[in-house]
Formats: sequence, structure tokens, C-alpha cells
Amino acid sequence: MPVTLKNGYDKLGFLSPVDVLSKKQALRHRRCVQDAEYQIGPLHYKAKMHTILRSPYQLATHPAILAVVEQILGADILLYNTTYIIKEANTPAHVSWHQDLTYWGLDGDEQVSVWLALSLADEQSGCMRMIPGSHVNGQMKHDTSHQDENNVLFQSQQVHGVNEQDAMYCPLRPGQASFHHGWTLHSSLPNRSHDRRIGLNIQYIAPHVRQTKLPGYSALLVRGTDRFHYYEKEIPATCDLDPAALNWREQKDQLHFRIAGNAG
Ligand SMILES: O=C(O)CCC(=O)C(=O)O
Repeated sequence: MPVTLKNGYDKLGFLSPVDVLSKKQALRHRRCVQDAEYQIGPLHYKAKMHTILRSPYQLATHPAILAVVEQILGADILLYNTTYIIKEANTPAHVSWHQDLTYWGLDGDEQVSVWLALSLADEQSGCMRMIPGSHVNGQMKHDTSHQDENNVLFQSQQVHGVNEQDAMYCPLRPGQASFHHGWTLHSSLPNRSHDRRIGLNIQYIAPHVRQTKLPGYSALLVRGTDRFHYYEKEIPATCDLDPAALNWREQKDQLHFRIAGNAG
């Protein structure tokens, strides 16, 4: 990655758009999601998708993505989670202003989230909006007192008083990705288009970052060395929808929800 891109990430708290896949490749990966949905039902916001499907594993280890992640986190990279975030066509689902790391229970912020578009994510379909520079002051106060069934976030958590005039929209064509820091304030509006908005959210951490809320979280080394061994080792999918892998993922999904779905 040219030095200017890394500088841009450090300054803004995000990088967008980055070309990863061709449109045709993105469509192929979209079909993988939809085939799996056809077989096992909705996949929106479920954790650890790379352990049950080959497509998200291939994407989370894509050299074009890891090259950028390495510039941000360094040579040692753990894949922490993969999850599809799907807004159906013409639906009110939205994401309130928040910072990812607020409820993740991590003891450091050497973390980066990638959002890879598998369909068009633009202003009409509810692409992400980011507040440039909002990552520099760390955690802001989040309010969880207003549950909203249309809010994608587990706790409808939100930061109040964000000046939306400062927001930058991050439109992505299928196959493009954005990268954002865990303290970057971001949100997204409903999908007002006639197509589904499908993104794969891929979260990476540096191996020295610990999960402090509950034991038993797992991760997968995707580059370099893990000298810390804080996480249970994951097995990536070698075929799609293996029954043992489905069962394992279900348990980890519950653990993930107990961690990320609870304040404190
Ligand atoms: O998919 C969206 O609209 C929001 C995603 C998000 O909040 C994230 O990737 O951290």
C-alpha cells in the first residue's frame, strides 16, 4: 500500500474504496451466500462464517485485503470474526452511530474492520457513513436505552449528538472494500434500492489483543506468527456447511452474542 494510503487511514480512521475483486468475482461470492441461505436460512449478522463456508474464508485471506491489513496491524494478523451484513431491498434496517470496539471486550485497539461489498452499496442502498478523524479520541458514550427493532446492532447502541454534516459516505461497487478503525464513528441508513445490500464484514486483530469479557473465544492466524496464544484455534471451512462445523459455529455464535450483545 502506498504510504499515502496508510497516512490517510491514520488521519481519517478509514480507507475507502479499495479494489479487491472484479465485479464477476463479487457476483460469484454473492451466489455462495445466497446458495447457503437457500440451504440453511438467513445468514445476516451471524458470527464466524469462515468456519462453515469457503467463500468468506477465501475473502478473509485475500492477498489484496491482507496487504492493507498488514500495513495497519503489522505482520502478525488474527482473523477475529466474519459476518454478513445484509439489508434487504426497500427495508428500514439501519445502523446507528457507533464505534465497534465499545462492547467487544478487547484490551487494545490494534484492530481493523473490513467491509467488502458483494452487491452495490451506495447512498440509495444504505452504504456506510464515517466521521473522519473520530477515532483519535477513543471511546465515546453510547446509549443503549432505546431498543429499535430496525437497528441492526445487537443493543441499538448509539452515540448522540453526531454532526451528520461531517459524515463522509463510503459508496462501494461490488468487489470494493472499506477499512475502518474500531473507534471510528460510523452508521448507515436504510436500503431504499430494489436490490439486497450484501456486505461481508471481516474483523482482524493483532495477536497480543486479549478478549477480556469471557473465555473461549476463538480466532484464526492468517498471517505471521501468534506468540501469545490467547485464542482457541479455529479450523477454516474446507467444504461448505459441514454438520460438525455448523454445530461448532452455533456455539461460538452464542458466545459472540454474549460478548458483543451485552453492555459492560
Ligand atoms: O453494514 C452496515 O451498514 C454497517 C456495518 C458496520 O457497522 C460495521 O461494519 O462495523
